Amino acid sequence: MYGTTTAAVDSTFIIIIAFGFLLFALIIFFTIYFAVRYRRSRNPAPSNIGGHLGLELAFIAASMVLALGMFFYGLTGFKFLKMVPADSLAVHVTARQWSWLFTYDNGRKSTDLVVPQGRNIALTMETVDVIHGFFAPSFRIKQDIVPGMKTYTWFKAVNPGTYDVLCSQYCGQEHSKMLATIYVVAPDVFKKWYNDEDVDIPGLTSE
Ligand SMILES: [Cu+2]
Repeated sequence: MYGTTTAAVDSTFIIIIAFGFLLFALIIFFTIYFAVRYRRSRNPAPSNIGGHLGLELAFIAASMVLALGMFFYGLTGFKFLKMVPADSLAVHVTARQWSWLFTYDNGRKSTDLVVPQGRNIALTMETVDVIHGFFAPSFRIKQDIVPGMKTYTWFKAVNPGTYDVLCSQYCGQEHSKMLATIYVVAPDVFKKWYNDEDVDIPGLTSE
């Protein structure tokens, strides 16, 4: 449907912004129109304007369509973010004061997240202490990690590169240092790294 979580969030965001601009333009237009149309020189005596059922119903209907339209796009995008694709590569995320630990199915562990380009990545997340939040702005994903619960999120990185991970819940003194990097690499590079073979991923030092 959207392909990536980034596309799901961005298209919803753009549609809601567009609705906002539309309403803004209408409000400004009618403010100016009425100020000119009913100016004092043209209407020296105030007139009593009564209700207009048809106009009122039309206004209610139009507002409802706009609000429901925004809700519809929000819900569609949200559902997409919550539906982890079945073919995803699973990574377990452990949040703790104040660092991240990523554990792969073969037991490989890393304090940075290394993923293959173009593959769906499913994250199941747990905390060993307080509430943290997994936030990867480039992929538009943000999910709280709550004690006693397993939460999840997913993403797909289309382009190779490095992307930031931040903790989005204030979790104590060194909350602001609770950072990690997502290394998006070519699938063959990932395979080697995953199997602990000798491979160079520029910038990746932590293990
Ligand atoms: Cu935290």
